[in-house]
Amino acid sequence: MFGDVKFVCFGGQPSRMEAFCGLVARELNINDHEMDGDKHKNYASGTDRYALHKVGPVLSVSHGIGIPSLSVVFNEIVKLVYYAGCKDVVFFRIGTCGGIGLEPGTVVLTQKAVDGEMNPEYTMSILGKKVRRPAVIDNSIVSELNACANEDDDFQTVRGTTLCADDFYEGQARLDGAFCDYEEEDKMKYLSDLREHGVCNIEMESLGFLAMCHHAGVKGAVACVTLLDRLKGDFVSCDIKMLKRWQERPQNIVIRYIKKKLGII
Ligand code: R2B
Ligand code: URA
Repeated sequence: MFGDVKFVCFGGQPSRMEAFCGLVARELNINDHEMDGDKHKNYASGTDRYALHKVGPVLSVSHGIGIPSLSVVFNEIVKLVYYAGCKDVVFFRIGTCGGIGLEPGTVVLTQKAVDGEMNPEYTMSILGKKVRRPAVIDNSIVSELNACANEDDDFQTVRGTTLCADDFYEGQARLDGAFCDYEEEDKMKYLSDLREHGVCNIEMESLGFLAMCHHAGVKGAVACVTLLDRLKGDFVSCDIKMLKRWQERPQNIVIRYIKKKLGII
C-alpha cells in the first residue's frame, strides 16, 4: 500500500493535513487516492491519535503539538516506510510559528534548530540517562526549498535559526499565559537577544523533527509560516480565512519542491 511513498509531510493539525491532501491532489493532478465521503481517507482513523493520508507518492501526517507527540508518530512513520520498502524518502514538517522581527505571513526555512538555551541538540531521557541527538541540517534541501520561492510570491521566504520551545506560553516568553513570573522588559530582552543570535522564528517541533530525521538517516526539512511578530505581541489575532491562506504558503513551497523532483515543473 505504501511502497511508492517518496515524500512524507508532517504538520500539527489533522484538518490541515487533510486539506493539504486536496492541494497535493490538485497540484500533482493525481486521482489515485482513497476517499471517505468527501474527505481523504484517514488510514490511522482506528487509533484516533493522528491523521494519515496518502495521495500518490505523498503521505500527509498530523503530529499534534510538541516533540513528545511528534516523536510517537515519527517512530511509527519511520517503521511504515521501512517495512513498505520505500527508497530515498524525504520528510518535511510544514507548520506555523511566531516570527521575530518578520512581517507576519513570512515563510521561514529552518537553517538551524535550537532549544530554549540555544543548544542545537534534542535532549531526551533514555534508561534514566540524558541522550543528546544533534539536529544536523541537510543544507541541500534547504537551498532547494529556498529556490522554490518565486519572485512574484506575495510573501517573503527566508532562511534562519528556529527556536524550538517546550511550551507555547512561558517557554516562548509570552506574557499572556496563566503563569508568568517575569516582566515585559525581560521578555523583550530575551527576544532581542534571540534575534541578535539569528533566531527568526519560534515553534515547538523543529529540533526533535530534524534530530530524529538525522538519527534515522532520512532527509528532512522544516518550513513554517509566521502568524505574528513576537516583537509586537503575543496573541495570534489573524482571522481564520487569512490563517488558512497563510498556512498554504509553506505547503506550496514544498509542493513546488515535490513537483520539481517528480519532473512536473
Ligand atoms: C506551532 O503551533 C503549535 C502551537 O500552537 C505548535 O505545534 C507549533 O510548533
Ligand atoms: N506556534 C507557536 O508555537 N508559536 C507561535 O507564536 C505561533 C504558532
